[in-house]
Amino acid sequence: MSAATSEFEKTPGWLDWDPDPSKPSFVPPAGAVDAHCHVFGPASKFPYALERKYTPCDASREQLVALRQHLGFARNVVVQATCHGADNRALVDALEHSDGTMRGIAGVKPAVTDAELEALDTAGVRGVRFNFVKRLVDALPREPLAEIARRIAPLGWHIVIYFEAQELPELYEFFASLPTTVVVDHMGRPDVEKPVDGPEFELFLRLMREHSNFWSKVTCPERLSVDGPPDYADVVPFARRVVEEFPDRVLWGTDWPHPNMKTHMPDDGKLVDMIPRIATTTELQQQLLVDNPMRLYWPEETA
Ligand code: 0GY
Repeated sequence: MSAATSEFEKTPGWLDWDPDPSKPSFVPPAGAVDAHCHVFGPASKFPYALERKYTPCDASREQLVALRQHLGFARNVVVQATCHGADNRALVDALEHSDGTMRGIAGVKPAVTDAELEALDTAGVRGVRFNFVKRLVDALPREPLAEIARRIAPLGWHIVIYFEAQELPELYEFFASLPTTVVVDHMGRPDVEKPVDGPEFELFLRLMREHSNFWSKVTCPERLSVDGPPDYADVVPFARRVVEEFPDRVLWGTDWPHPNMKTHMPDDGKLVDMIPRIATTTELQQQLLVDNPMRLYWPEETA
């Protein structure tokens, strides 16, 4: 779409999120956290950013809470998506109405002030997201990102990075130089038609292995799979490998409301039912869904 479009009509071809997901058979452990989801708008109240590359369907904080209750989760980490740019009002509104059950990852520009960062912190923001996916953002030079990283470090915040596997060789050294905890979205978007033991995914595993400040979200089978729903079987070996090698540095999330899905819209209940296939013991499930996200986002509540 044209960035100048001022109407908030959904991008053509974009699917609506499923208003009636199935009830999962898998029951998450008490206190489970959906650590990757978004709120969008509503545009009438929180307009989408001018520089956005797509216009999503509205997906409100109230609808997110209804979903989490339906799925059996207790908390959310709401991640700023590119359609809201560095305007964090919808995110902050969700955090401030959450009674402490939501934390946030913000989008910020290099010009952000210390007072703005502190206000975000008070609202429940615990990190910023750097997006390197070319279809989603205009590329930013690295030095401003490194500067943001230096400025958020004293707040105890972390950085969430989103990139695609083929970009990792070029980005590897920059990522490795980041001074904070770094959380990688969607396992660095592997090409699941390539072998799980092949050189491309091995580079991502090496990043995790050699840099203990790196975490991974084992999320988004619906984006990565070629096999498709409902089993997303080709994604399971990748997610399972990451969970088993780094059990104390993995997070799980729905990715609701699934922006930019054009071929199918996942059933969130079925996504929850995948969890025991990627975290195959109750101990791994407890780490993935409760212990790890609590340590990262609610450290004040953990011993
Ligand atoms: C996701 C994935 C996508 C979109 C964004 O910020 C975003 O716009 O993250 C995508 O299109 O792959 O994690 O929501």
